[in-house]
Amino acid sequence: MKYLIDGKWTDGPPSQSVSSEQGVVHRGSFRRRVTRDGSSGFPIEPNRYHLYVSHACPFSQRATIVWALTGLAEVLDLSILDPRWVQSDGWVFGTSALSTNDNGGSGFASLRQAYLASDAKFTGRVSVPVLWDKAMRTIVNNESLDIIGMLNDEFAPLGAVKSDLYPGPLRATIDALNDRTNRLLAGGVYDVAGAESQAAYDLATGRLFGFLDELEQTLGERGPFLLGGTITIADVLVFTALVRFDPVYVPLFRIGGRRLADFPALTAFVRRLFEIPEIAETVRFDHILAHYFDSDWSIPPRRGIVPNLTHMTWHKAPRG
Ligand SMILES: N[C@@H](CCC(=O)N[C@@H](CS)C(=O)NCC(=O)O)C(=O)O
Repeated sequence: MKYLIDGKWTDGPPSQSVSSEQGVVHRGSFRRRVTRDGSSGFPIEPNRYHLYVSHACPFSQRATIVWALTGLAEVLDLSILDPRWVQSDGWVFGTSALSTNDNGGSGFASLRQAYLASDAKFTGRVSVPVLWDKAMRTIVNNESLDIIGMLNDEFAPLGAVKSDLYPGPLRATIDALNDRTNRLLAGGVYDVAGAESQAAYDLATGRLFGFLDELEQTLGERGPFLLGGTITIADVLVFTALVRFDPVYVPLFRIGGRRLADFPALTAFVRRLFEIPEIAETVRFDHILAHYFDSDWSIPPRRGIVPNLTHMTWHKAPRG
């Protein structure tokens, strides 16, 4: 994939400020905050900020779910990027009927332009989601966990729905689970996809499925949501990865051995969240399939690495 290096659209990894493809979900480079009291220089105001998202991207979907559940549509508008990431320009607007134009008021043709408007010498990935300040014409933040925290906390007075997806007493538990979801599930699927040896593949799939087993057990014991009776951002993170599991990660990221469908409690959990209309509207398989199966990037081929068949029990059943 291409990156910006000193403001130039370039092949290959940028400086070490951007973490590796494997093991970690890279952290956004802009980490500023909108605040209710304006002390950060970014005061909360209706229609001042804008979200750039792709419906294909699980990290963007974290933001669109929280945006929808808190009722922010009237005060924080969206631009939807074209799901097909292109080598020549990265994330772009308006190249198919699936995307919008730049609704942030800058007339950008690609997301790269928003990064360069914020920092002409920017080095790093041009990623979604992005929280943009229309007044200062700069990116406030491009890290989904920060963005959903701000939408829930700082934008709350502007929201049409009074909901709290990140309740104070549960924060430490939510943060700990989110950290593991990021590493073991959202990032974990990339570890499997990128494994270059059988040992690395076995380790990565073992970790990934170990985490899913744990979530499966938690839901069985606690439910209906991961932390009990109310939906939180911890559910949002897990949901956005799981909706892509069987349609994308299994076939394309070559996750062998088990599918989401093999986890009954997790499958019921995904269905439960999907039954919430505001969440269902954010699940756009037209965007998801176009992005993963028809973009200018792909998972490199990998000969000789095979799935673990331990869980495929039918061929072990006694005959007759
Ligand atoms: N840390 C980021 C990760 C976002 C991310 O990886 N977005 C992907 C799309 S799903 C992206 O835009 N990738 C483009 C690139 O890495 O060049 C977050 O959680 O917001």
